[in-house]
Amino acid sequence: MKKVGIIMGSDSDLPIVQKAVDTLKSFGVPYEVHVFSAHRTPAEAKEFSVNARENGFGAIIAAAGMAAHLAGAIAANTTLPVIGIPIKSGYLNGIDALLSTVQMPSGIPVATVAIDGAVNAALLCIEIFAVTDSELAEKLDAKRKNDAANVLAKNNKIENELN
Ligand code: RP5
Repeated sequence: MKKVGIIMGSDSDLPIVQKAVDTLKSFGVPYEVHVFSAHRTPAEAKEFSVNARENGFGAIIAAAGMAAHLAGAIAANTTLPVIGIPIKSGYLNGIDALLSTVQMPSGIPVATVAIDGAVNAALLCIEIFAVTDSELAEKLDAKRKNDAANVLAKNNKIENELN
C-alpha cells in the first residue's frame, strides 16, 4: 500500500496532527511524519514534495497555522493529492490559516478540511486509497455504521431522559 506523508509546519502543530496519525493507524494505513515549514525550511519541504511519488507516497497531509503556505507549497511540487489542515493558532484562531490554505489559484489544488480537521484529513486519504482497495472500503463502511450506532445510542439516552 502507498504511504501517507504527514507534514506539519511546526512541532507545535503535533497535538492536532496526532489525530490524523491515530486515524491512519486505526485503519492500518502506513504513514511518515515530518516537520517541514514553507517559510523556515523551504528547501526540505520542496525536496520531500518533489520526491514524494517515487518514494512511495500516495497522498500528503499538510498542517500549518497562521500564514499557512505549507499545503500550497507542497502542492506546487507534486501532483499527488494534497490535503491541507488549517491549524488554529495565533491571534486569528485559524481563520488566517484557513484562508491561506483554501484559496489556491486554479491549477494547483489543495483539498482543505476544517480548522483543526485532522481526522477528516486522514479519512480523505483513506477514501482516496479505498478507490482501488476494497478492504479499506469495507473498513470505511464499518466505521460509518459504528459511528451511526453511537449517535443513535446517544439519541436513545437523551430521548429516554427528557421525553
Ligand atoms: C506555522 O506557524 C506552524 O504551522 C504553526 O502552526 C505556527 C506557529 O509555529 P511555532 O511558532 O509554534 O513554531 O508555521
